[in-house]
Amino acid sequence: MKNVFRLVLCAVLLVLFVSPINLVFARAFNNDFETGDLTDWEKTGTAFDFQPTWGDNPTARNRGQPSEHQGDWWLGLAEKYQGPVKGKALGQNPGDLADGVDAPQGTLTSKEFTIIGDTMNFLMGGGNRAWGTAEPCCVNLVIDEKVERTMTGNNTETMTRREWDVSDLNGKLAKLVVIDNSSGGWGHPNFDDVHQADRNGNNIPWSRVAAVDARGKLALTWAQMKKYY
Ligand SMILES: [Ca+2]
Ligand SMILES: [Ca+2]
Repeated sequence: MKNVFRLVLCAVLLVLFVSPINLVFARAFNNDFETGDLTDWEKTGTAFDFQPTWGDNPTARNRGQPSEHQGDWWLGLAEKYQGPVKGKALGQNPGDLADGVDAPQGTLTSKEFTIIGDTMNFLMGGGNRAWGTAEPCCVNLVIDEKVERTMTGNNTETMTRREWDVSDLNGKLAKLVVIDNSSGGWGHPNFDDVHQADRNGNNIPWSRVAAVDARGKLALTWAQMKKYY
């Protein structure tokens, strides 16, 4: 039994020392969709089938509402253009609208993360259809299946930086859910580049959040081990 314990202890120590090294090199969280895909997020429905979208696609069709996205990739649910490589291979053209534009519906849920910041900020655009109304299009911060914060766009494709005070949620395990529950006019959200920030408004690297998440998992494993040995 003691040998088994030593083996488990070695495994835990290995995780403890190797994880931080991995966290430095690996992308901690696909918070801005710059992977060009939906890594770290899980979709339902069809609204996210051709997401994320690439470049300022509204401007590519002279919409007059620039996306103001971060990097190259963002969630623009009325858009159907996945860039000069993937999009072109799929027969998409710059400026293309999603099939049925506002018709598709669905949800996109992030992996869970620990809240360690005082605020969260992100780019938000699209329809102004609030959570709690019949056909919401929004992003929600969910803890224990309860919606703690919610945000919509302002009926424009142009995204602006929005913020939540999350100081009272510190230490909680949360997830983000992007929701498109509408097929009507302005029935889509736009979303990109989410961060946690400290009390001075400085964004916290997601690698630091991931390190806290890993320590939480380790503490849980340790507590379970102690029960058996
Ligand atoms: Ca982005
Ligand atoms: Ca929709």
